Amino acid sequence: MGLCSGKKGVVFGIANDRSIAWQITKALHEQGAEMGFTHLPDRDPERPKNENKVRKLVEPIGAKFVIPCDVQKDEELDGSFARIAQEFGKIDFLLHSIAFAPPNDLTGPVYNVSRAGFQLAMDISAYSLIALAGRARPIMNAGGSILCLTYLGGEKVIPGYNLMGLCKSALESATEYLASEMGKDGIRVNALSAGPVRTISASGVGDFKKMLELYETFSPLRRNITEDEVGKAGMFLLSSMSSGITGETLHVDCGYHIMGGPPLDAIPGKAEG
Ligand code: 0WD
Repeated sequence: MGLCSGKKGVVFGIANDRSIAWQITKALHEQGAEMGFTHLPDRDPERPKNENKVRKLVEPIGAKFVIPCDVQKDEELDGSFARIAQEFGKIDFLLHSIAFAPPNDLTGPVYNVSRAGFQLAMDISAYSLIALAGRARPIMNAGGSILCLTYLGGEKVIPGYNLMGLCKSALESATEYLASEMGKDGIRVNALSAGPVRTISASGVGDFKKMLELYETFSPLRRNITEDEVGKAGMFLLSSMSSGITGETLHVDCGYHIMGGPPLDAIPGKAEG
């Protein structure tokens, strides 16, 4: 018997085996959860690259369904939730692990962000949580859990995170308002603020290698998180083990977020202590 035995849920946002959503999926599967998956639709249906990448990962673990869903399209969201209700009836958890910003708007300074780029990034990276939560509410069991993925760049300035930082601020605020509104239905809504994990989305953010080095130097644990640690924490927040937690942004970053300055041993010539 696992922590999630008998639990059913949906994962939005697996792109490949590096995706954070895949790390969390593996941890949920190990604990007995039953899952369905959505993926970014393929531009060319004749070459279903996205679909094949996701199927290759999730079919061996008994995926109940794998469906394309562009979270920018209401009709695709409606169709996805109709299919989820048809397959599962009610669900116990939903993972939102989706973000995107146009590279030109993400890599430049915020003062240069285009109106269209801002709207697109906010739509995919923040509004989509609201769109999913509103559709999940009628088919979610009491005790259900919704989780999204955020990053410290939504709370503090992290050079290079830029426009995505504004999206994460909105995402984290949406997490709190949704938690306050859905709590009476027994539904929890939380955010997992992960330290840097080398994925496709991450490769679009500033000097990622530098960010990894920073975490190794500055974080209290003097290292980066592992994908497995994010997976386990995500499973925890989606399971009944976190039944008393809602509206929370849980930092899984080796403690980096508590630091207001570099540890002494990180400053050349300064011995610790
Ligand atoms: O260090 C990191 N990687 C961190 C990521 C640290 C802290 C937080 N996060 C967050 C990200 O901001 C995101 O919200 O975790 C979440 C997942 O990010 P990831 O696992 O790093 O990235 P990735 O594997 O790329 O998954 C994001 C996916 C997209 O993948 P690709 O590689 O195809 O861009 O979001 C999906 C897409 O699969 N996606 C969409 N899905 C549906 N509709 C859409 C869309 N319009 N746009 C992107």
